[in-house]
Amino acid sequence: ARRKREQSIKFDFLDALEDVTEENMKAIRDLFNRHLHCTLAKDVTVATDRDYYVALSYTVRDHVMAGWYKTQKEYYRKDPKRVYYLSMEFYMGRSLTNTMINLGLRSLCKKSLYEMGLNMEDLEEIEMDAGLGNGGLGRLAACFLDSMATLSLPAYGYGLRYEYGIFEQKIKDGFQQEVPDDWLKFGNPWEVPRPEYIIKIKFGGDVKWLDDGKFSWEDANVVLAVPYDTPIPGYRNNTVNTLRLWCARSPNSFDLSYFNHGNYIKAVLDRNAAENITRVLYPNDNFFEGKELRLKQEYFLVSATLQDIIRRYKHVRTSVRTKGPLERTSFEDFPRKAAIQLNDTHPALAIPELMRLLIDHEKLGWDEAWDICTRTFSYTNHTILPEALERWSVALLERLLPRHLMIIYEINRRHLDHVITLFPGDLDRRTRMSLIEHGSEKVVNMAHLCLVGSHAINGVAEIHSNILKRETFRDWHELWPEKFQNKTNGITPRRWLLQCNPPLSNLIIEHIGEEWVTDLDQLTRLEPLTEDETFVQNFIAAKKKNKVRVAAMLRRDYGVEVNPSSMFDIHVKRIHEYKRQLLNVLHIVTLYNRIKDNPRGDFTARTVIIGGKAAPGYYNAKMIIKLITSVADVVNTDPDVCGRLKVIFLENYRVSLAEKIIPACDLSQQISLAGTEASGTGNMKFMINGALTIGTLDGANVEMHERVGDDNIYIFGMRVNEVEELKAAGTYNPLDYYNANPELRRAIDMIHGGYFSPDSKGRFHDLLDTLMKHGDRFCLLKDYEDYMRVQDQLGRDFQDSVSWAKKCIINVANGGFFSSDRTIAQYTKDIWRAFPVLVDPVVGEANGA
Ligand code: IMP
Ligand code: B1N
Repeated sequence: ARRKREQSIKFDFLDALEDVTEENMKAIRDLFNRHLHCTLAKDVTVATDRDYYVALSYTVRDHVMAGWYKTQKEYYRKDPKRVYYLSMEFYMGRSLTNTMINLGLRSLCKKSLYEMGLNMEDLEEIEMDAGLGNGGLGRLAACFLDSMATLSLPAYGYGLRYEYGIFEQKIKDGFQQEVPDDWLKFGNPWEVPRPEYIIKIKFGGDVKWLDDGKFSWEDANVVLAVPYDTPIPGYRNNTVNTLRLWCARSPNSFDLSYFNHGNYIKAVLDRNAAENITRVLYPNDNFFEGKELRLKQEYFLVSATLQDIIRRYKHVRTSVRTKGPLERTSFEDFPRKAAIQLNDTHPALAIPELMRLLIDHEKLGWDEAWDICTRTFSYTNHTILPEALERWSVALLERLLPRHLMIIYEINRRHLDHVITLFPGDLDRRTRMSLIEHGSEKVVNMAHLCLVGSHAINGVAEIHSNILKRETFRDWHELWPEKFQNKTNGITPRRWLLQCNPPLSNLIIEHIGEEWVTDLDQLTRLEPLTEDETFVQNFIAAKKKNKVRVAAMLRRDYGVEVNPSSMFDIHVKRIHEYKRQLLNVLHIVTLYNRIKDNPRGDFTARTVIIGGKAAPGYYNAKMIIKLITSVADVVNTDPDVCGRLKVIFLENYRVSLAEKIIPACDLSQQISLAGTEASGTGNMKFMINGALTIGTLDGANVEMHERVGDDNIYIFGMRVNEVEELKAAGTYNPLDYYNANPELRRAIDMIHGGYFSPDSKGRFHDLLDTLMKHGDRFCLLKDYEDYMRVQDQLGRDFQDSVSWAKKCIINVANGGFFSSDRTIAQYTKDIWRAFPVLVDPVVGEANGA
């Protein structure tokens, strides 16, 4: 059987998985040509590569349509419990390749285009990333959509259709520059507008107390929410789910006052004010800014989504033969028909919004409405950094959402009454657990709102969930221990192995078949192959192939030359002080100094690649970028270094670039201070693509370490309890470490003295002051020595390429746990209590009937 499979791999591994026949190829070619002529109005004499990309996308899209429609009809017919994933971010990246793979069409398309003289891989590169996210939180939402569809769950993603996604990063004179991401400029073949489902959203106005004791929200401004749907195909299972993104549109009577004054032109121009709501993604990662426009975005998402969910709940029509819609009028069943997952607190206003809709519109009583809410909502916390926790100003809420503020106060009143009956006289606890906090201004603690309003709350890795219970939400855990859960994050193996790493996927499929694509634990079957010399050599060759590809890309796009035999040491993620890119820089400068001191010394050649975006308003993060590019300029041009150390700042790191870089990595840097990175998901992507990790015992690194053991991961630094003790003692003095370690002192002194910034010697003083004068919040100086020790060890280990490769294979083999399929299966069973709905294959024409 093995022989047979090997022979069947001709073009690439997908051939073995897909139904490539002459007849199917002809159908693809016909559809492609029809789109080129009829949709794009071009022929081959004038068509550009972009036209070919668009024609191919429409061809593939046609193949999704029948299954999409069929899946949605099946959901109406079976009327199962639906899962709603609410998120301000869906970091989807590109869709074409993934859609072809999940539909089983990629080989077919590749060959069909090849016969027309087109290289499909070049066309795939034309697609813009859908960059509707900042980093891990948004990409997690995208991986979850893929897994929910692959597990045949009746699930929906709900988010915002930002006209501008995460900015494009340009590096100019070593500094980050932000360029608007005009991702829709050439149109988006993956979205379908659904103006027939427009929803009205209200802002401002006043609350009136009616005669019957009810409340009414009046004189508000109205903004329209237009849904745009994107299909989310499961992996070869006929399911096609929906990602529904809302776009803000002004009604014809946006601000009545202008009409009253008869200023028609101004009335038209002012439509922008409403339409600005979905103009741009806030580019902060792990940071709360508290801007009015962001609050409007959050409410806009929540209100449109809940109205849509209620519409769908009410509209049950079990058979096409039934005449007209059959309305559900009782809300009793709502929690049995809908599970709503809040992706952090960003959509927390969903809780008072559902209360408002149930009480003011559906005329339910408070207790009944509250019971429905808590049984419907669940909340995932993604960070414990205090500066990231949402605290919205009461004054702002009062102005924008007066009715919601009233409801929040009433939720709080009842909640605090409950707390005080359980802990009579404990007024401190009552204050700590209030939804309203009184500081320099009154604010609503949105995490507290989610904690009272949900039946389940989870962290995103074991260590993080434990910190939530022990520290961040300690009082809440005492009150409701049964609400607290852990759901360790995961990544989709379709995009992050099958699709992004053909050399390795190919090798794996040759040996253990393809079941791992939907059952990643199967990868454990690779572990015995560490004893198979040919396999190990083929594994090394696959890695080399990926490195050579990246080297060619770096040459082409950045004009830099790297040695594909050097260790690719990669640190890519958002630039943030807690992620400690500066610690990496201190290591680089130390390596550089050692080479300078001993130019003939025997050093492991390294290519250090650092990439990531800094929030535009985050001064220190931007200075870290400038420092990296400055160090790179010195190191890369110093003749003494002689190719043994190369430093590259990778411009505009994003999903599509991650897919290229990660498969080429030897060493993955995951070096946040223990207790600060809730989970991390990049760490998992590197692991299953055969890189070794240097990391702290933080986030999901802890669980990676548990699975591969001490010998196959490089752990260093303080453990979380040591960090807690150090902080509690209040005795940490970074200067002690500076004084005690000559290599550390030298590196810092060089940066301080302007060695890397001769044009502006004091450029990095502020940055270094955060370490030396302002307490080194993330303990870089404390962890430096252990980091160096482990870096030195792994540098030596890399010399033995076979033993290194075996460790990498052990990482791949034990990465199965980190599939988002596992994560989603756990959410489904422990939180959502939902069940799959299997969809039969579409029969007949691909495009229809
Ligand atoms: P939604 O779930 O209501 O947003 O609708 C999604 C898809 O299901 C749309 O393509 C509708 O045409 C289809 N659909 C809506 N109502 C029904 C129904 O009662 N039975 C079958 N399909 C429906
Ligand atoms: O969420 C990821 C985790 O793997 C990461 O460790 C975590 O840092 C990330 C405010 C955030 N937490 N909080 C955010 C993003 C945008 C924003 O405006 C906070 N991102 C994370 C997935 O669990």
